Amino acid sequence: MSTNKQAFDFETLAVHAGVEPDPLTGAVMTPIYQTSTFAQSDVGVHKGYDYARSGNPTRTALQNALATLEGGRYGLSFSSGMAAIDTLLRLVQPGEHVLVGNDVYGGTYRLFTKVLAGYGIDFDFIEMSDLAVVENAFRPKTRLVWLETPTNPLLKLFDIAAIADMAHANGAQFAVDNTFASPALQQPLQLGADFVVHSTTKYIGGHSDVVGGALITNDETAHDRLKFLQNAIGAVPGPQDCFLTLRGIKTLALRMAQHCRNGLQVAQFLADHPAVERVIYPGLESHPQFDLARRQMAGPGGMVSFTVHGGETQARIIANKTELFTLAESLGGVESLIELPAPMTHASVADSPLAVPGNLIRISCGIESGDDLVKDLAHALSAAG
Ligand code: P1T
Repeated sequence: MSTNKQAFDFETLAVHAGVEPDPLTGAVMTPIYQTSTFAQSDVGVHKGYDYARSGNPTRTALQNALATLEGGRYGLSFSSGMAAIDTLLRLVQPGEHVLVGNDVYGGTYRLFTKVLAGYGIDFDFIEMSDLAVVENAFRPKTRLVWLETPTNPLLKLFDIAAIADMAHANGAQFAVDNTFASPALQQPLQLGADFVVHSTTKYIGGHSDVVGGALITNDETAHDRLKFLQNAIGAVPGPQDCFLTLRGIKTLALRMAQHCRNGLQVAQFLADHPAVERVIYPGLESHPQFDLARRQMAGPGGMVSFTVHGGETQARIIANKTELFTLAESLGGVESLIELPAPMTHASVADSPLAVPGNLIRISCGIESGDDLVKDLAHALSAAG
C-alpha cells in the first residue's frame, strides 16, 4: 500500500492511509510512540526525529493519513480544532482582512473577534450563499476567505468552487472548515480551496474519545510556514491521541454512510412532526441549497438542525427528554447527541449578528438504528407536550 494511494477508492484509503507496517517490528498498526525525545548518535544526527513537539512517528502516520483522505499533499495535526484554526490564522498579518461566512462554530467566532481582532486583523462576516455579496466584500487587504460548509449550526451550504475562484481572482487564499462533512462526503482541495481545516474531535476521530485538529494543503510554501508554526506555537497532539484518531479513520467511510442514512430518516420524521417548526437538513428538498448539496457533497451528513414551536423553553424540555440522544456539546461520534446551540456551543455569538434562535435544536445522528433514533425523538417530542 505504499504506492499511489490516490488511485484507491475512499473506503480503501480510509483503512490504509498513512499506516505502514512499523519498520522496527512489522507491527501492522502504527505503534504509540510514547516518548518526548529521541536519542542522537552525534549532535544533530538522528533517525528523523529529535523532539516530540517537532515530530513523532505516530503523528506522522496521522498527518499522512489526513493529507491522503483530503487528496492533499501535506497534513498537520493539532491538539484541538481551535489550535489548528489559530495556527492557520497566523498566516494573516496585522492590518490584513479576512472574509468569514456568517454562520460558524461559536468558538471560531470567539477566536476571531475576541482574540485575533485584538492583534489588528479585520474580520467581516458575510452571507456567502449570495455570490454577489462575496464579490463585493473583497478589499485590497483581503488575505483569507474562511467558511464552514455545511455550517455549524444552521447547516447552510456555500459553493466551494465558485468562492475559490473569487478568492484567487482577488489575491486571497481560501480555507474551508470541513468538519461537518468530513472528507468522506466532501473534499474542498479538489474544488479549489487552499486549506482544509478539521476538528478531528468529530467525524474523523468518530468515537467521542479524543480532541484534535488538522490542517491540510497542497501549497508547499504555506505548508512549510504552518509546519514551522506548529512547532513554534506547540499545540501538538500526543501520540495516544494520534493513535485513537488513526484508529477512528479506518471506519470513517462506513460510519459516514450510516450517519447519512440516519440523518435523512430523522430529518424526514421531524419534517412531518407538528411540534417542529422547521427542519434544516441538506438532504431534504426543502433545504435552500439542496441542489448544491447534491453537486458538492457525496451525502447529506449526520447533522440535523430544527426549530420547535414554544421557544427555547420547549426546546430545553425536548432536549432533556431524549434518552438515546445524549444532551452534550460536540458531534460526529458513533453515539447520537442533542444540544441547544444558543445557550451551549454558540453562547459566544449571543447578541451578535451571528446569533442563532433560542428554539433551535441541533442533533448529531450517530450510527445506532435509525428506527430507534426516530422512536427516541418521537417519545421526547410527545412527552414534552
Ligand atoms: O473543539 P475543537 O476540536 O477545538 O474544534 C473546534 C471546532 C472547529 N470547527 C467546527 C466546525 C466545530 O464544530 C468545532 C467544535 N464544535 C463543537 C464542539 C460543537 O459542538 O459544535
